[in-house]
Amino acid sequence: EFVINLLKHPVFLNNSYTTKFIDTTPELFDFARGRDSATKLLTYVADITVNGHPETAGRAKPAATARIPRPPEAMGDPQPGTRQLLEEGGPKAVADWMLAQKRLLITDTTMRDGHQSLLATRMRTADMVRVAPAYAANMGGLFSVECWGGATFDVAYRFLQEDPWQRLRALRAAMPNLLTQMLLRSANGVGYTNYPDNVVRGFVAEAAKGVDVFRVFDSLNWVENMRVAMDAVIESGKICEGTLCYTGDLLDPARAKYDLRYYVDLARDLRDAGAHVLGVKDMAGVLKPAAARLLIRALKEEVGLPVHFHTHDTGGLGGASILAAAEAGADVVDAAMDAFSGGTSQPPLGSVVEALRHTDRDTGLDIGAIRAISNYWEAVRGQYAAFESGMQAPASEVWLHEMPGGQFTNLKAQARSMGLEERWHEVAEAYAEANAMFGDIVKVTPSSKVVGDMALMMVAQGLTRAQVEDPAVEVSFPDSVVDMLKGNLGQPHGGWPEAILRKVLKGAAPAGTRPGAHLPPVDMEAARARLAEEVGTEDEPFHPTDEDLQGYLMYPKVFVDYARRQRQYGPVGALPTPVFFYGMQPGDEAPVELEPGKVLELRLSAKGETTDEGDVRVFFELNGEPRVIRVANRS
Ligand code: BTN
Ligand code: 3PY
Ligand code: ZN
Repeated sequence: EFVINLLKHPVFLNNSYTTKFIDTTPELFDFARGRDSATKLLTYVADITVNGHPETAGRAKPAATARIPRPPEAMGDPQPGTRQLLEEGGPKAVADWMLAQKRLLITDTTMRDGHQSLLATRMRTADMVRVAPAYAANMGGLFSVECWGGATFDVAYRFLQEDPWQRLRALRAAMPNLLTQMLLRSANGVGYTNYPDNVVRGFVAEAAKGVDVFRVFDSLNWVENMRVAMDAVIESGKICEGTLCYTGDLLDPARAKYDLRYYVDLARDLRDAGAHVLGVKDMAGVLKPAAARLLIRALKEEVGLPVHFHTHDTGGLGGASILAAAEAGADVVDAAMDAFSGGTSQPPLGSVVEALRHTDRDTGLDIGAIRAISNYWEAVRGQYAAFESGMQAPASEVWLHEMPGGQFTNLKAQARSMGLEERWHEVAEAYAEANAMFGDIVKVTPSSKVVGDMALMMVAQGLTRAQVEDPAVEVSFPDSVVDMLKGNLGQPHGGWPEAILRKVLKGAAPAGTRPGAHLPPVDMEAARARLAEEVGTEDEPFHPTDEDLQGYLMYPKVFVDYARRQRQYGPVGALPTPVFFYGMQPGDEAPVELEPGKVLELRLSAKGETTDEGDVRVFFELNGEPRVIRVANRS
């Protein structure tokens, strides 16, 4: 937590000065947030400058030669795209149109899975919104842009001090011709546990104001647990991409639990539940090319829905699997812009486009436009050096552990924080053991998190699978494990193994029914009142919007902490990324865009010595006007 010590500097409190300040910078007062916001921002910058940002401390810094990201120019006005198809004809018309396309359609995942998988989800809204007009104008042939959901929702509040809903609104407005796509964890919403049905419905209804395509999956592939979310999407008029998660190896007779029949049956159930599009989510990147060919062909022949294929490049064969899927008739595939591709992310979009050029699946996308946008992303990525995972090469180890691309870097960071980083390969083995112990389950948020927790515990305590399963050995299981085996994430294919169930639950009976059927509905207005109470003060009451309420229902503590900090820091989303993470050095200048088009020039002119009281004075110029901020030196 940052503790900000706002000093109301005498110069600043002097009335004549204030008047002059207003006169010379009228734009500050064109909007209600006014001077207050500016002061809060300066205080934030002063604090980060003096004390550093806890998230980047001890991590790599951007190179001195790092480029300033400049988006490519928009070439003309956006042409009508898939978004107009949806608006004019509805989801069914889009699905029919997809089936009629000869070309392979592409979803760009850079703004969601790309940075979730490579940079621990830390990309800030401003870096996305700046390039969105170029997507609309120059990449109008994309099927969709995945830019919301998954882990981006809580990371925005938790680590970026941003409102995820504001991001969605800004991107929606900047890309009026492209479908926006999100990842929704069914009954787990964008969280890590099942929510009451009315919370899931309320969340989808709010999200549908900005999201066009919902990729809906369940962490145990339990269709029963997906219906509430799927129904809500269908009711909203948006596209429901009912999704199966791929695990195991359908060519391996030893993993017969997840064979072709299993997937085809699952896909039929998703179709019968109302899916407009069938998603195939290979979250770990374990679907090998030969299996991809077989699976996609069978799904195309036996289900009748357009198929949207998602994979990760962790093992280095993601591109091969995409090409095999394209050959077998996949309608859409996911790829990330080159600079955000490869490794635990998606395969490179530009290379997929090139690979198919002059074939009958030619995507028709403009490689020049792709390069220009990727160039922008390359510069953006350079500013997030602190969040790089250090994975230097493809790793076939993924076929041992089957960790999702979005979890890999995260679990590694968790291992590091427990002092287990140099024992990473043991963690990978323990992850595989834990999976086997749970009966070989689908591992994707949140079930993947449970397997990860178990694996870390086994390595940290030196426990083997045999010991964990031995009724004679006392084991204190992680809470998430107990919760999952109680049935709170739903039911896995084939059920939980008896022995581990008995040991973890100590004989208590697990629930076999859908958690949402028992969770009492949340009283929305009571929750809103509670939130207002928790964040508001006598001086500054808080009036939660519908969006705030949804954030609170998903993550009560995370949201309240965010809202309280927001009152202290102001709109820090307006700061350039390097300033947000590293503060400024004397002489640095930075543009601060408090409102679209209203750019203030911020300059840090000097930093004082630490006083006897332990404070540092930081001298700024804001649009040429001097401002002084004093913060406590806690470094
Ligand atoms: C996945 O696990 O399916 C991948 C994406 C989600 C990763 C999130 S990030 C924080 C949390 N910790 C984990 O190990 N997984 C989740
Ligand atoms: C998420 O749920 O965030 C995922 O990326 C799952 O793969
Ligand atoms: Zn993914």
